Amino acid sequence: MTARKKLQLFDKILIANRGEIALRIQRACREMGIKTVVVHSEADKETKYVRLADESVCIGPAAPHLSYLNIPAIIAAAEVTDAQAIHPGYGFLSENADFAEKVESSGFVFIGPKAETIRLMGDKVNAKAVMMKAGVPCVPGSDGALPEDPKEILRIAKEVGYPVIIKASGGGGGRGMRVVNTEAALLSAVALTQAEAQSAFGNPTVYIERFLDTPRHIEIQVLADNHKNAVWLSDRDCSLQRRHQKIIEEAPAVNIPLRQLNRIGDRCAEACRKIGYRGAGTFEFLYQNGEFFFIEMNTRIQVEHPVTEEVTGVDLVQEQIKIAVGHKLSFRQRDVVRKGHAIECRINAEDPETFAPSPGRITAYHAPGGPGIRVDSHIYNNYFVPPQYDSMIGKIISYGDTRDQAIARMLVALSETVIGGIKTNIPLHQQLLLDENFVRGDFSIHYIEERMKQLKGE
Ligand code: MV4
Repeated sequence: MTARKKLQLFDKILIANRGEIALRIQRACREMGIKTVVVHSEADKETKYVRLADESVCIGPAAPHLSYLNIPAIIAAAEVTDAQAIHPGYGFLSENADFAEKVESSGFVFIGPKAETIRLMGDKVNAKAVMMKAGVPCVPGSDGALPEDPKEILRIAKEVGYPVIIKASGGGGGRGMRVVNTEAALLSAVALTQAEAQSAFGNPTVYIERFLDTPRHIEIQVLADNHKNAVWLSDRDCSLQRRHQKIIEEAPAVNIPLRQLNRIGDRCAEACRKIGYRGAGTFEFLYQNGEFFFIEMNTRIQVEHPVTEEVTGVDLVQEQIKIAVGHKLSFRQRDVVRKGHAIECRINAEDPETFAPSPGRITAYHAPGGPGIRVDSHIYNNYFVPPQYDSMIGKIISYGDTRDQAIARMLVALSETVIGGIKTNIPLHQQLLLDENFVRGDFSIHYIEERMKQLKGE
């Protein structure tokens, strides 16, 4: 031991995920001198990132419920490898409160918020109530779950104003929603959404909001430690999506006054302090007619976290780990400086026109590079893209002093990229980045679908 004691960290972390985020977490650990255990399915056995880890444990067959969602197998892997903490990544078990609870009761640290916070935010009615109370502006609506009395439901919807959207409290991320345009259609739509919610989430609770027709999807990244400190780290525009799958994200969002962003960001950080939030998190907002409306909070690291890292210089995964150890945040809000512009293109193994998945063997690979280009991907030549998982095989992130420079650099990067043997959505990205509405920053969450309709009509 040297005279000056190094900040205590974990010795070994188990990574309960796969693909690019498993590699991303592994890189953060290696940089911090933390050993890694990667758990993997039979489908991911031969991958380079699994071999790169200090240890690896096969936890089951390819089917997610038998491996990456198999809680007893993951806990057992942590026990036999003597890991101290578990990083869940995104997707899979990352927002499963029962998993977080089981990790902690088995004597490991869950790298994320408390189980009770995950559970709270998973219930959208509760999440909204908590945020409203904490001073975060929400979409006007039913102020809680809809009552049973049909007359009351009709009264609430009339007060909110049509069109309205019915949402399942157990839903989120686009699941369990229904838009209603007229009073005549309301009660049957409520009944249908309740029935669907019961069967999909085991919870029939629904709520109502005013339907926003052309919003942008803007999110605020936060970090909070166990010592009542919380900061927000810039915003992201994630409007460019199709069927709730984001395609391009950027930071910061264009055409939103900095004063307004600062105000909403401060509200988010303050809300974190009020609710005792811990770890990395994301406040999701819809932004329409110059106003922010909170819709949901994500309690995990997100796919698009790199654009925030690029414009703030903060390594969000390392911060998650330090927070989980119990460290105080090493910087304050006034130390957070947003600089430049970053864009992320999600590279999917899919047909660029039909969006049909295109798994299979990669027979040629050349990654882009140069100034301002970052590639977060676990792929390589001769890698087999398994058909059992999400089609995202990596992300290209460009950074520039200005948005125009970030776009120009991304276009060069996409043109350099070679991924042979499978189809990818790179041609779609190239079209979008040259699209005049995208370049002007004039788009809503419906932009890709509208544009596809137009192209088909011509
Ligand atoms: C909305 C909305 C319009 N008005 N809420 C979809 C995902 C879920 N997180 C919330 N979602 C929406 N909620 C009101 N009051 C439109 C959507 C929505 C959407 C939101 C963000 C990103 C993409 C979307 C695609 C379709 C609908």
